[in-house]
Amino acid sequence: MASVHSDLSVSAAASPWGAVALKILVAGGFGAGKTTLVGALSEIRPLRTEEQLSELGRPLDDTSGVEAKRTTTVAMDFGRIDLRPGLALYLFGTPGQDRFWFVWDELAQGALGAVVLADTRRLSDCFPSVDFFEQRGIPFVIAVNCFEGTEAYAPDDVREALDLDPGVPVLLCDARRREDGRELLIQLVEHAAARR
Ligand SMILES: Nc1nc2c(ncn2[C@@H]2O[C@H](COP(=O)(O)OP(=O)(O)OP(=O)(O)O)[C@@H](O)[C@H]2O)c(=O)[nH]1
Ligand SMILES: [Mg+2]
Repeated sequence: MASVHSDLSVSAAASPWGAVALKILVAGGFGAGKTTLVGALSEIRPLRTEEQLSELGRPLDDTSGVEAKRTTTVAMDFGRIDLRPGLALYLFGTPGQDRFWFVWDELAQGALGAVVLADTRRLSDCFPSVDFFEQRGIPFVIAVNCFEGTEAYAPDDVREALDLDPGVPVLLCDARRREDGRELLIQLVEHAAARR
């Protein structure tokens, strides 16, 4: 991945001591697996901002399809991967619920690209993420998080349902698996490099 870095330097935040950080967002609808993916990929203990879902929030928090969910991200997730000395990936997981939209613009500043997680039980929940990145010209890949017991869909079906541009990669994944996450990041960096 390091070889692609020279093409992507515009998105890199260089520190005064020469270290470079590439910023990648992990987005998608409520409960799609964003916190899980950042945690699976991060080489440091990820920063999380989880709060309990409560009875009071029930009218706002649509847990249909993810009834077992007990907590939700209220600000962001943060993880880090060191690619080599002086070059790191910073991963920022977005909050999934509409009422935290105000955080997104801040998180998206200077991002190289985004992984948009999709849950096929609630596919329309990732429309706002897709719109967000399309409108800002930020490259993204779609990662269909394959929860057990859900119907399997081919990537092309998901592409059609989301009305994506032909070049946008669509991959199937298990957000808990680091290997899957790495493949997503590689596809994202290659996609971002191709778009430049
Ligand atoms: N079976 C299965 N469960 C998963 C997978 N990914 C996430 N989960 C579970 O799904 C639930 C939701 O995952 P989170 O990672 O919290 O989802 P999120 O997108 O960060 O949720 P919000 O921040 O509330 O929007 C958790 O209980 C995870 O353990 C997966 O690939 N397979
Ligand atoms: Mg979360």
